[in-house]
Amino acid sequence: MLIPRASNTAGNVDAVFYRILWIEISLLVIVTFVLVFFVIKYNSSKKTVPENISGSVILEIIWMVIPTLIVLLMFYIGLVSFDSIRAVPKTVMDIRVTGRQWSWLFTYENGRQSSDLRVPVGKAVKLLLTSDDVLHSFYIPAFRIKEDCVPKMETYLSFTPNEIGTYDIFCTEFCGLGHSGMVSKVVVMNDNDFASWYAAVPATAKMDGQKLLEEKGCLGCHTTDGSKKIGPTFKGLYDSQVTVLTNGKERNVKADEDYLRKSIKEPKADVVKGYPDIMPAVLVKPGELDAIVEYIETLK
Ligand SMILES: [Cu+2]
Repeated sequence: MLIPRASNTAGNVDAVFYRILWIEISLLVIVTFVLVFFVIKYNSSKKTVPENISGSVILEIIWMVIPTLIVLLMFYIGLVSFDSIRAVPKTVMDIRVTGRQWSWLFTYENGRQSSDLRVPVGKAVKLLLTSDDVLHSFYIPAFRIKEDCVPKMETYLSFTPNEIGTYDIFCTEFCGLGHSGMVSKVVVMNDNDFASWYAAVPATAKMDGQKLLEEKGCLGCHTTDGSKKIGPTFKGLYDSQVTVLTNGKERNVKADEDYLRKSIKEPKADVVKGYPDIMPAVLVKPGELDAIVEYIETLK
């Protein structure tokens, strides 16, 4: 088995998949067998003259009824499993999931936010999904769950993780240039580890620029270590000379504090040469903007 079954829904989904796969393999074997049988039986070298059949009510009923029953059986297998996956247990922890170009944001009941999803093992979780911009799709292969994130709409997923570990989260709806980088992790922790992580940072803690960059999704496109992503890196950016396109005209500017502030609030004003003009305006409160700019200035 390539991908672990790390949630209560995983076994269920796999069972449906394998039942339908076996039905299909059986059909393939039967059809192939009959095909080969007739190829041999009516081989031209045998000079058999086949009978001309003009119709058979019994045959027609058989080949309509049997496939219909098979399809209904597959539908039933899927429906029963789907019902159990969509049923949400009574006591659940709600976590809000926001997809945006190109990162995930998880908001917990106590106001804590993170860019990776953290859940306690064995506890039912309900994810409330939405999107800030375009269609995204939230997918955890190890849990066998997937649901679209739609702007101005709330969808949900529920699951109970049953194995401690770290698993991949992907976006499976093509959502623009940075789609392939829209990845995160779900960390399944034991009860105590989760409780201490959950309570660690009070919502009123001093704003940390690095954390804000992560939460606002900036690090989906920009790095802090000098490597190139969809957007320019923040490392060494402060006080450097940057070639930008302003209304299509090339000009050189110094990346001072004003430049950083303006580029966050109005990303379309000056677009760094060599990079696509795709950055969305970032919603930041004044205090948050200060913290982000202060942090970028330290990345020498
Ligand atoms: Cu996406």
